[in-house]
Amino acid sequence: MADVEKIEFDIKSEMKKEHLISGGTFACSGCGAILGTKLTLVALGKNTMLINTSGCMTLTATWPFTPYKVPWVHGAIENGASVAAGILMGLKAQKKDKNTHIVVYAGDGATYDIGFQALSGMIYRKEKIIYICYNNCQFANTGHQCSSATEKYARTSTTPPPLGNPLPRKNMAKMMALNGADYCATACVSFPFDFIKKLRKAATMKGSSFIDLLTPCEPGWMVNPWETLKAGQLMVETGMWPLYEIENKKFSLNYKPKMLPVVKALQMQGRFKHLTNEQVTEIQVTVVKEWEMITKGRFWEAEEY
Ligand SMILES: Cc1ncc(C[n+]2csc(CCOP(=O)(O)OP(=O)(O)O)c2C)c(N)n1
Repeated sequence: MADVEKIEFDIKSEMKKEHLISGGTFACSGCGAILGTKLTLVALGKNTMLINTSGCMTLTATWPFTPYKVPWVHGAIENGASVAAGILMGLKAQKKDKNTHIVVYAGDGATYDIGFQALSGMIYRKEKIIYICYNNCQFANTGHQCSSATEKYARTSTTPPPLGNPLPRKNMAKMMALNGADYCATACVSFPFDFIKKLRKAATMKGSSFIDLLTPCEPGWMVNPWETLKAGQLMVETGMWPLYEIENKKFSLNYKPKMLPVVKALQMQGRFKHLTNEQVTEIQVTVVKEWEMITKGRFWEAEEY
């Protein structure tokens, strides 16, 4: 197991802390992404500046209202990483950068697709910024379109049944590690302590960190609002979303899933309801192959489904 496990976490003292986001935002019930924001603020505390790119999370703070008790900026969808770099430069000029966590919290559309260039530049320059992709596997806010984080065969409004998305997803954590990030990790809101520990580890890095956080989306995944965390849990326990970290290109696994059949995760999500038995089998075979690679120390060669 990776050394992220060594980071102590005392739930009782965490619960006593002030919440840095108030309840009653415009997020949907059961939204994984808003829970991810809450956990981020639990992990990093009040000396945090949040940059959200256009998407579901920017609707949570609509002028003159804000649920955040930390400074918050709405960046454009394509430039969250550049806005963060500008803030870091300003703080450096004022010699205030040492105690402040600058966090980009951006959707997968903003990260994998439209803001890819700004993110790649930020990591290339080794800016001390934590970039979290809240990954609901689609451009949710504009009507659930396909992104390059969407899984193969998933239904979105631009990849309707019978086929669904014809392409496998990108692996951004792997790509950003090769791009030069000090620390990259995958996480899921259904495993909150793992995510909090990873954020605290990211905060100790000299350069850039990238965390790909799986955040189930009630309307987009077509699950009941009370079942979003279960949906995330099954994505992990079936092996469809491995939890790992890459520190200076060194890969380590953080959680050994139960390896339940992938159909358990697929059947509870409406976006996979149209899948044929052959498509389910293809996903299962790819997931098994990916895990074979991971467990044989050949993570870098594994294919995505
Ligand atoms: C350059 C640009 N293209 C398109 C849009 C329209 N737009 C606003 S929010 C959004 C969806 C963003 O998707 P994602 O980053 O995945 O976040 P989510 O909606 O899932 O929270 C899009 C396409 C935009 N604001 N700017």
